[in-house]
Amino acid sequence: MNHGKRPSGEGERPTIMIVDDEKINIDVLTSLLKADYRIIAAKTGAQAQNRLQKGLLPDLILLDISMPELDGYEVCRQLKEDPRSRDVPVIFITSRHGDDDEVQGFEVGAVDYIRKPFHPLVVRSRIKTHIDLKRHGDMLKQLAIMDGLTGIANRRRFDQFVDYEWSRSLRYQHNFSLIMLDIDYFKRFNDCYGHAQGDQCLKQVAYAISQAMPRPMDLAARYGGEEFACVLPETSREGAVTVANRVLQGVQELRIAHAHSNVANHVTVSVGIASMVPRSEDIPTTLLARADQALYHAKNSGRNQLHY
Ligand code: GH3
Ligand code: MG
Ligand code: MG
Ligand code: MG
Repeated sequence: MNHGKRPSGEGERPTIMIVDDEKINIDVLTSLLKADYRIIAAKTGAQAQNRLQKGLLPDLILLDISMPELDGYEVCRQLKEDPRSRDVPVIFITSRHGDDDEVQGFEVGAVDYIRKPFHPLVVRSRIKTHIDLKRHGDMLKQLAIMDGLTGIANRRRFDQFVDYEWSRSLRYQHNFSLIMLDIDYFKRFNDCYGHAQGDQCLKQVAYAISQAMPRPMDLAARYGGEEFACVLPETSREGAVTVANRVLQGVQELRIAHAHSNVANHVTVSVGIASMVPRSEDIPTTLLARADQALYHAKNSGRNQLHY
């Protein structure tokens, strides 16, 4: 008996959206694919757009070209313009056999073009290939912005995020806060406990930092070596101080033994906070420099504390 649990693997099945104005085509493709994929069907371009705009993003879209009102090319063009749906691979599946039609299909952003009548196994193979490629690409993108040791954002992601949020804060004249953290006496920690323990410590500190930042719009990043950053868009100095205090406390509560620290018998961090409403003459580096300056003060005032 099924007690409300999904069959195993159900949640992992990729989703395919089939867009076709003829029910028979949707039915044929659905019966061909439903064993391996979750199927969403749309009978018009507008219906497809509506679902995509609601954030119901499939892993792949099978798109008819000839449809009344919005044709497939236009649907594809529009969804490639929207950053939210841009990355969803589109395969045209159509009875248009002209080379020009096919070229146009690729020009509007499709990854493949299948002519009807099609061989079912060929369609299945092409779909699988494109879904695998997409997954692979997504994984590489994810790895490119993730710090390999700690799993939080890396410096590249930090830079992108700061630039993006900086322009938003400038445009809307919002507060923008940045917290820089540096582990105290970490060289001694490595010297005393070894590099592997040092790496473990970095992982735990990264975790504690993430835990101290529950808002989804904030970003925790490994800035370099044993330095971390918290990027807090739309956050005042007071808000940033609250987060920084949670981080300081969170790291202390890890109780990672550090016999050679001058400030405690466990690992601590020093924290620098900078907060500003960007002006057009400023650049993000201004904020970073201020946070760095504050961090420098925290270090010089005895470590294991915050400064702003
Ligand atoms: P302070 O309290 O002034 O910050 O002193 P500190 O010893 O923490 O600062 P310093 O910058 O002199 O040393 C940083 C150390 O961080 C040196 C380096 O070996 C270590 N480190 C940087 N990246 C890694 C890493 O990925 N793994 C490990 N285990 N150690 C790292
Ligand atoms: Mg049609
Ligand atoms: Mg350092
Ligand atoms: Mg340090």
